[in-house]
Amino acid sequence: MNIVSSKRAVLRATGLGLIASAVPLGWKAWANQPLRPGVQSALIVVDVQNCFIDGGTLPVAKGAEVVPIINAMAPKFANIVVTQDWHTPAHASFASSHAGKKPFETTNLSYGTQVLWPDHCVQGSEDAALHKDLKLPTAQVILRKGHHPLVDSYSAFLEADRKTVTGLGGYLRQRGITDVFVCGLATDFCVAWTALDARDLGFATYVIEDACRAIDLNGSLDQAWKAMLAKGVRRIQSKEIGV
Ligand code: VGL
Ligand code: ZN
Repeated sequence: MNIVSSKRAVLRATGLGLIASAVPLGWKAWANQPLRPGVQSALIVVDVQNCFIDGGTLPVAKGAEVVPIINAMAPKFANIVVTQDWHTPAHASFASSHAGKKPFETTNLSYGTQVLWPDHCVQGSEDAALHKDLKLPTAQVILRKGHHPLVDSYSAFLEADRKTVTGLGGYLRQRGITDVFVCGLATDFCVAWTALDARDLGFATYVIEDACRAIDLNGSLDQAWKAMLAKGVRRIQSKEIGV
């Protein structure tokens, strides 16, 4: 729990919340304190790759807009993890791998329903490279996911079979990270699945809304926010993060 919410919890528990809201100056100023990520926090920058930006194979509307926002936040974080969607050619999540299927239709794979995508983010391709303007010199780990030919992985923690782990949870835990701040592309797929799994693993989880852009397929953006908020993911804006 961060300082602001723990103090609010104390106020609630002691019945002092009403009194506090009636005292405008000190308390109000303090309640508007920015979030200050410490050494126990990590920024997870999800899939800011050419494929998800105009000119790429699965462009997310206005995807490039997140780049300067993420670059500006990066110096506020002691720990940064970057992910890359990193598929084998003819990956099972590609429509082209399934006879008669078109992108954005679904099919059943061994682990359940899978949305089928245009071929995208093939390992080693320019399309799979991080966006050239993304400047994260202090990032410590680049995690590549979706590399098993028959299993997709929106989440940076757990693949779509919901069994195979990427190792990121163990890495963060072993480094003493308790809070994760998630941003990048796309809000309703890889960002949301990463944030939901982070909550399941017990991390305090923030999604930085203005540092994300969505695909929004059949209401997926609304659904993703509902699921995230229901699990206790906190929806924040980059300007709320202080140094
Ligand atoms: C993603 C669809 C397919 C994402 C990755 O990064 O959100 N979406 N693969
Ligand atoms: Zn993918």
